[in-house]
Amino acid sequence: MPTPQPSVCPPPKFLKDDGLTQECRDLTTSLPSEGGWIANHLFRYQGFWHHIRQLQGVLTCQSHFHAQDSDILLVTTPKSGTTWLKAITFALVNRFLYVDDPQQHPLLANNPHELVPFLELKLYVENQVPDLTTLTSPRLFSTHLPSVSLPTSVKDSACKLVYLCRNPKDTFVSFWHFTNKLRPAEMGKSSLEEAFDKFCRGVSLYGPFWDHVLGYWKASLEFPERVMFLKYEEMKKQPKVHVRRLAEFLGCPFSPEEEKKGLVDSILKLCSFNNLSNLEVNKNGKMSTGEEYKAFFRKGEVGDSINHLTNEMIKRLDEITEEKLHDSGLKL
Ligand code: PAP
Repeated sequence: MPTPQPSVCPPPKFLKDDGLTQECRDLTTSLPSEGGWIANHLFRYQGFWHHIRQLQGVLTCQSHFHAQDSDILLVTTPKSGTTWLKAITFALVNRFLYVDDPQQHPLLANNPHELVPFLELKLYVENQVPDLTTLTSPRLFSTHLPSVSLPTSVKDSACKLVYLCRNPKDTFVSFWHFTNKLRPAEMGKSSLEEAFDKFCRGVSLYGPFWDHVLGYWKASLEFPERVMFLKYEEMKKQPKVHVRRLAEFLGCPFSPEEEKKGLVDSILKLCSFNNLSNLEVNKNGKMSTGEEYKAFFRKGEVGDSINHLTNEMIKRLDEITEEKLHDSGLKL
């Protein structure tokens, strides 16, 4: 009788390196690389760290994405509130859907990541080149790309970019929890200390965190009509103020009638952590790549990092942030 083989789970899709172009494989041989927290290897491309499948998406997107002037691009570093920003912007731009039939709103049956797809992680993943010309205007996309890596058509067009950032301590803790949910069981959990050290050295997906934030902070100062800079903490504190600002920036301010009807509140309620995280689709649904939607909803609070980081860790991150941002005018 043959000896039974131990059952080995196939690696998750994002860890496989099939479907890569020769260009991508060749490029990685010349890029600096380091061990990652989820993927075995991260590669530094244009100053920022990517796992290999993500890198393929970045290259394909850079070569093939053609921005239109009316496009809206939502930009974040991972775990800065991407899901929330996607929901709010989708609801804002499509608010006629709310008025027509609130019970049929797409956000009630679809995860925000399906309604506002990532360029390099979804649309251009695995060297695929989608036809996006048939989408209705304004097209809503998202990306974690740093500003230096945006496709040239984004820089050359008049499309609008909304950047949402979050304080690095909560971002790191959220990211650490998330990556542990994504890691295959046989890899075990990543140690908080090791992941923290890498994050501080800039070695995290789309890191260094501070360079990512600063790239868009400077762009928002230079091109305020094209790049809006938002902070998660401020949105949590004064959501109505920032949703109104966002509507104005996107050229669709709330009318006095909409204000009277309480539409700002309705949108915020629809997109709240409580509402989204309790929807059937977000409790039990999965991405086509297998990640569960519920992984995108943990606590949704400001300051949770204090429950996970030691005083020394907090001091170290605060010092790095101070040093990196000191002459930028940005406080996180
Ligand atoms: P992504 O960049 O991988 O898409 P992203 O949505 O930025 O993930 O990060 C998830 C974080 O946003 C989680 O934070 P936490 O780990 O500190 O809890 C998640 O809980 C939070 N989040 C998700 N939806 C909302 C929401 N509607 N309102 C506020 N925070 C939210």
